Amino acid sequence: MQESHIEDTELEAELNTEILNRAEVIPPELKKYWKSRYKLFNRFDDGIQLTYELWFSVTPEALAIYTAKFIKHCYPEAHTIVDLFCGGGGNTIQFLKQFDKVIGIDNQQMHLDCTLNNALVYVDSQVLTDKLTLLNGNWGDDKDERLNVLNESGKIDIMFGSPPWGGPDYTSSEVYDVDWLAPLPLADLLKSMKKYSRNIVLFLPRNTNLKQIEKATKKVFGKESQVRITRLYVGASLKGLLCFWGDEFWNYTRK
Ligand code: MGP
Repeated sequence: MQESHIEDTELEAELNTEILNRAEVIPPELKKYWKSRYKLFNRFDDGIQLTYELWFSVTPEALAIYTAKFIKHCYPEAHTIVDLFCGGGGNTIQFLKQFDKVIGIDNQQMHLDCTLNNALVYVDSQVLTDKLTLLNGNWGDDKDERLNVLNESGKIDIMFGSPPWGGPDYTSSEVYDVDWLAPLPLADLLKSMKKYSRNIVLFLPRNTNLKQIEKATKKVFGKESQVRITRLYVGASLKGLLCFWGDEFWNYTRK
């Protein structure tokens, strides 16, 4: 298990050493994402940088805007949000517009560099200095001391994650099994996030097994607990499920 994790990480790192942001360097399997580049980042032409993996995993801008605004609407007092797998910064950028403090984590320096570069396309550099912390760390690895920074960063209001789904083949099976999420299966991922805040948001594949989400919810938060799930569309196309745990999200209609 450990060995295969190391192999996966090495393969990922190999695929992600290059910035692919010109039509000539986009491989055929990424062409459909290239065609949607302005949906991923409306300001793509202002210098957005993405690696191989980021092309198919970054959150489209409209969804990231909705996510950040909806979280803020549900929990207006929230000050600090952690973006666990910040990747190309799609979500991080929109969180910077809504929250006072944003901590972006990724286990690939190239991705952290992309987040910083892409955030600068959208946000003033002073805002980044004041609000953004980027952290290179392996979420799920309890021995990774780099993540200790989270314990020293004051109260964390929201833990957000748009984790790796295992590549674009996540729809090759009709139903997506929550154990296929990386770096941890859903229940373990929730447990690891709960240590920092009970208000948790995850972006999961559109074909995720809903029964398994419910089961993981009860296992981690107790029998009476519930999860709120929203389907996110770009136009008519369903892109994924935004899942919310925690009272702030459950009670939001009363505000
Ligand atoms: P997609 O399903 O590969 O493309 O990605 P498309 O064109 O919507 O699907 P098709 O089957 O209809 O052709 C859609 C969106 O899902 C991406 O823009 C990302 O926001 C999200 N996404 C895809 N993958 C593989 C991942 C992933 O591994 N992790 C995360 N967090 N998001 C992903």
